[in-house]
Amino acid sequence: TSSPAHRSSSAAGAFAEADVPPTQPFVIGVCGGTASGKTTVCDMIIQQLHDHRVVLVNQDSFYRGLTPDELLRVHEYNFDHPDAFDTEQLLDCLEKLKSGLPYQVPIYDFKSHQRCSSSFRQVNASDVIILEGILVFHDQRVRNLMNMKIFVDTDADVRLARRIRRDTVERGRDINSVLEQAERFLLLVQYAKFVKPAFDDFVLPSKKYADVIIPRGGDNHVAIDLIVQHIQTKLGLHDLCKIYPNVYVIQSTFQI
Ligand code: UZR
Ligand code: MG
Repeated sequence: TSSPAHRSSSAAGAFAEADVPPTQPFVIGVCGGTASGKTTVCDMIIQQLHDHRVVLVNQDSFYRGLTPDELLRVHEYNFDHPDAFDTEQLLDCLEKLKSGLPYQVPIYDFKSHQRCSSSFRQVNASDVIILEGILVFHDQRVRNLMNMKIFVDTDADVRLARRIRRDTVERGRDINSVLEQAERFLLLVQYAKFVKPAFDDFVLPSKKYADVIIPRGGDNHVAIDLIVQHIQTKLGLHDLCKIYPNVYVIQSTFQI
């Protein structure tokens, strides 16, 4: 018979078990300074890879919740330092996903600086895993799990302007209030005190690990097209032996 299901299993069965090449998800790291356009780049890649199962993991999800003492002095807390993240847990997550297992990713709340104690985001294994964050190239063990490393490179002044807008206007508050002016001032202080020094000390030096550097972030459609083409080529090589039997792609060569 030539039912799709039948063809699917016979195509898979064409390989003796030992011949099946080891397929693992394709892991992409997307790094860059705050408000560089990392999320936009990831969204564009995900959109263009709609034929594949893609999951996005944010490094932000692995922020450690602040202790009561740290919360009292939250303005002295450095959220841009590598120690602010639970990198061991991030590693555990990536290793599980890479070996085809699901993972319960913590949910971090930026307002309370705490992790949600009662729920997780269940992430299932996929063909492509994208890990996005300001410091995803910092730890060598995390880097070693990546098949492709992308650095989103956007001018610091553009990033600062976006960051302030994101932290104020986009939250729908009254930007003209005195309170808002004060808040904006605090954001600038925080940027000068923590965000910029950490960018210079930890984020920028990790740019050298990138395979691809995207200038202008999400505005750079040519770079994103090229990246997506590369990923598709890599995935295409394994079309017949994806990790999930239920998503075998039946190629025309196998149609009778
Ligand atoms: P992106 N951040 C917060 O503002 N609050 C938190 O509780 C945790 C993190 C910020 C952090 C960093 N800096 O610059 C930014 N501070 O989130 C990283 N201060 O996120 O890459 O989306 O800009
Ligand atoms: Mg982001």
